[in-house]
Amino acid sequence: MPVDILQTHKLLATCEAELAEKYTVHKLHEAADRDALLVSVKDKVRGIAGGNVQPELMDKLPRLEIIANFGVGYDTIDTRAAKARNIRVTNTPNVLNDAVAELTIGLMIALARRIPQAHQFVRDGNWLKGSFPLLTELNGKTLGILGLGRIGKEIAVRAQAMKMRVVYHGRHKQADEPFVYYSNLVEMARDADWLVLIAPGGKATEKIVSRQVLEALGPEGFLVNLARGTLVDEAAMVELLQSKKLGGAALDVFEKEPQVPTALFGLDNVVLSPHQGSATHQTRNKMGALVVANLDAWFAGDPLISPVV
Ligand code: 8YV
Repeated sequence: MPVDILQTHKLLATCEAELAEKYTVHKLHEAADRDALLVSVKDKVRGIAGGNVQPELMDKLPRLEIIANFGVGYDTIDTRAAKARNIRVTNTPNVLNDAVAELTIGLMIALARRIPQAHQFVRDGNWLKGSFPLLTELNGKTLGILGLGRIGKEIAVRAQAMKMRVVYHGRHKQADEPFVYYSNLVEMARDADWLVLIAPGGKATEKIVSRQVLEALGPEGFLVNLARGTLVDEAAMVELLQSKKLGGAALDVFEKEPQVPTALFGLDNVVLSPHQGSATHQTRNKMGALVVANLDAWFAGDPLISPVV
């Protein structure tokens, strides 16, 4: 008999097809009455595919053994509650490092050269009336990375190819990394031209990029966020971008996405992206395959491929 799993949100077609082939899948996000669905499957479901799992949902599924998160970031899952209930949690690391690092560099160049604005300038016929302003380059500048993890390291490699100087801040200095380590984020922001955020979301990093950090980055500094919107004091960021006390920002994530502060829409020192970090066919397919592979491993009694708890 196939194992019963609950799918909590829409997943990639390839991933859904593989799940349907191997498991009896109950789609919570498609249920007209979610509570009625949960009651009807409570004695059957042993696994979850997807995210957004809090203690309330865990307690409605007494046979739940594993949550296979679709994403490297698992801030939508209460891992402490899962651990307390002996529920394993997995994520999808590594397979998205290149895609996220590529978009990071892409957004940095888009902001440095105002590519979206230049594109609109031409489309609006303004080039017929004059030239687009001179702007700035990445080479020779200092890039401060908040979160020199798997993705952070891929960004560092690409930034070096752009002839940038790389420094970093994180919970601790990494002995095997050649880059200058800053134990103080404000000091790093003061010394950096670019500040890239690529650390996990969750309580530990909530608003770690405070008004003070943004003011230290300053009118010549640029913020780039491909981590989570919760890392930034978003209200302060909007205000400082409007007053040009912060030079510019390229943002792929937001505090209440897909809601985006509309005050950002009219600013020419901002590039906006709808959480596209890992949004490529090849990467999302690999992420989906890893979700299924972790479930397969668990129900076969094999070691998990990418456990977080
Ligand atoms: C996911 C991401 O696509 O992996 C992550 O942490 O943010 C993205 O790659 C997103 O979480 C999907 O829900």
